[in-house]
Amino acid sequence: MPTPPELTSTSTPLTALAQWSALESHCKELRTTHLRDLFKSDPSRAQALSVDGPDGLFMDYSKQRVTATTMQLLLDLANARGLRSRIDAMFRGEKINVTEQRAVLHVALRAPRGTQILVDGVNVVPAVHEVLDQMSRFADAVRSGEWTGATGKRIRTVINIGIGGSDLGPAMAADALRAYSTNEISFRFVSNVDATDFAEKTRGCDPSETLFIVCSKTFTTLETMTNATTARAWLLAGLATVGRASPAAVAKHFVAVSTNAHKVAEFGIDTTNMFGFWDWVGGRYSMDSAIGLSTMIAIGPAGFREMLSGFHQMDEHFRTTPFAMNLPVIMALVGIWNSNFLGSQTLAVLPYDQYLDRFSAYLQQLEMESNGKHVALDGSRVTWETCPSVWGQPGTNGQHAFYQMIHQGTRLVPCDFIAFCEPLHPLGVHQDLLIANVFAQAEALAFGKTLHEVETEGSPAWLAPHRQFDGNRPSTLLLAPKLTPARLGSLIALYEHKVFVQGTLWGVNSFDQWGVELGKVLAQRIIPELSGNAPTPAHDASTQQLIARYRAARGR
Ligand code: G6Q
Repeated sequence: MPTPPELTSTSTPLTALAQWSALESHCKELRTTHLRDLFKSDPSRAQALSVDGPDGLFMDYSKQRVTATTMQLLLDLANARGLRSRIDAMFRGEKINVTEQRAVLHVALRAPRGTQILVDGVNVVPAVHEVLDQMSRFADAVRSGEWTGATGKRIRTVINIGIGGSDLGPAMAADALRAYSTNEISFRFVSNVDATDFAEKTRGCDPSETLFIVCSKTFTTLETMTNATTARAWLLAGLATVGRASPAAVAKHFVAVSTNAHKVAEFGIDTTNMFGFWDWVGGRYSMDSAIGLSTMIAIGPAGFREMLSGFHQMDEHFRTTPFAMNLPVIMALVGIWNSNFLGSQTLAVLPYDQYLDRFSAYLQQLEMESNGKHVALDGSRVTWETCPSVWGQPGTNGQHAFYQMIHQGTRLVPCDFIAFCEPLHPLGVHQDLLIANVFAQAEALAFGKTLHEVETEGSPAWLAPHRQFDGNRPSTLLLAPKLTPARLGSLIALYEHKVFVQGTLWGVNSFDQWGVELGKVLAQRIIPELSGNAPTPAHDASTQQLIARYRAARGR
C-alpha cells in the first residue's frame, strides 16, 4: 500500500494562514476600486505589471484587478505554501504524485541531451533521447515515403487513435502547427467510442495508404482499444480487396505508443514499432513524449525538437526566475486572486490565432483534470475553491457570440487573451484587424463606458443603461512575435507550470485523476446489461428506466 505523503508545507489549512487573512483584508479594500482609477493613480502601472518571458513572450497583466501590494501578498502566500521546495522537488524527480506514488517529470521529456534527472537513482534523460531518436528515424521514414504500407504504397494518412491525454495534445498540435506540417500526409484523430468518429475520420481514406498510431499509456482504455480493433478490421477488409490481408500487413499499418509492451504485442503490433514512455509522464502532460509521434511526423524531427526547446526554455524560466518575474507563477497567482478572492468561477482562454482552435479544449483537461479536486493532499476536504471551469475559442468568433456575457453579464469572467504579432498568412489587412480586435476587447473589458459617456454620445435616456459598460473586468494579454513550434512549446509549459503552482497553493495533487474512475466502472457494469443477457440491473430507478428504454428501442 502506498504510504501517506509528508505534508510539511501544507499541513496548515490554506485559509488558516495569516497570509490568507492578509489577502482577505486587502481584497475588502481593493474590491470596489475600478481599473480606471488604478490606471489613473499609477502612470507606471502598465510597465510595472508586465513581464518579458522567454523567446519574446510578453505578458501584460496590468488589466487584472491587482496592485503591487496584491502581488506581494500573493507571493507571501506562495512562499508560505512552500512553492520553492515543491518546484525543486518536482525537478528533482521526487514522487510528488503521492496518491499514485510517482515522480512527475514531464520536464525530463524536454531536457537537453546530457542533462541528469534521477528517478529512483537512475538518470532518465538518456532513455528520453533514445525514444526521440527512434521516433525521428520512424518519422523520417514515413515522411520520405521509405516506410510503405503492405502493398508498397507510401503513407498518405496518419490516424492517431487515443483519448484524453493520448489525444488532446497531439490533436491540438496538429492544428496549431499546420503551417509547419508536411502537405504530403493528412492527419486525423479518432478518440470517441462513438463509431461516428471512426467512420467519419476514415471516410475517403485508402487503407493501403493509412497508418494508425495507437496511443495509450495503459493499452487497456475502452475507447482506444475499441477503436483500434475496429481499425484493424477496417484495414484487413480493405487490404483483402487487393489480396494483401495478413497479420504481417498489420505491422506495416499499425504502430503503438505505450508503456505496456505486453498488451501491444497481444494486440498484434510488432513491439519493434512501439514507442515507449514512462509512468512519470502523466497523460495530460505527455504531448511532448512519444504520444507526440503524429506531431513529429507532421513537422519533422527538427521541428519537434524545436518545440521541445520551447518547452525547455519555459521550464528553465520557471525553475530559475524569481517569483515576482516568473510568468507561470504570476499567472497562477492572478488566477487564485480571481477565483478565491474576487469570486470568479471560470476562466476564458481566447487565442487570437485560428491555429489555436483547439487550445482551450486542451487546457480544459490540463487545468480541470489536474486541479478540479476537493480533497487536499492529506485527505482532508478543502474549504476553499479550487479549479475554475476553463473554456474558450479563437477570437474574433467569440466576439459575435458569448462576449456579450463577458462584457455585460452578472458573472465575473477573467480572460486570457493570446496573440501573435506576425501572421503566418500575411494576407491583406487581416492581421491588423485581428490584433486591433484583441487589444480593443481587453481595453473595453477593463475600462468600459460610463452612463455619462453614453448619454453624451446622444443615446436617449431609456436606451443608455443598455449601452453602458461597467468595465473593471479582468484580463491578461499574452503577446508573442509569431506562432512557431518553439513558442507553442513555451505556451504549453507556461500553463503546465501555472497549474502546478495553483495546485501547490490549493494543496491538491495536480497529477492524479481519481474523479474519472467511478463512471468508467459503472459503464463496465452497464455494458452487458444493455444486451439483455445480464441479470436484472441493480441500479437506481432512473438508470434502470433508461436501460429498459434503450433495450426496448433496440428490440432486446
Ligand atoms: C490524463 C488522463 C487521461 C488519459 C486517458 C487515456 O492525464 O490520465 O486523460 O490520458 O484516459 O489513457 P491511456 O493513454 O492509458 O489510454
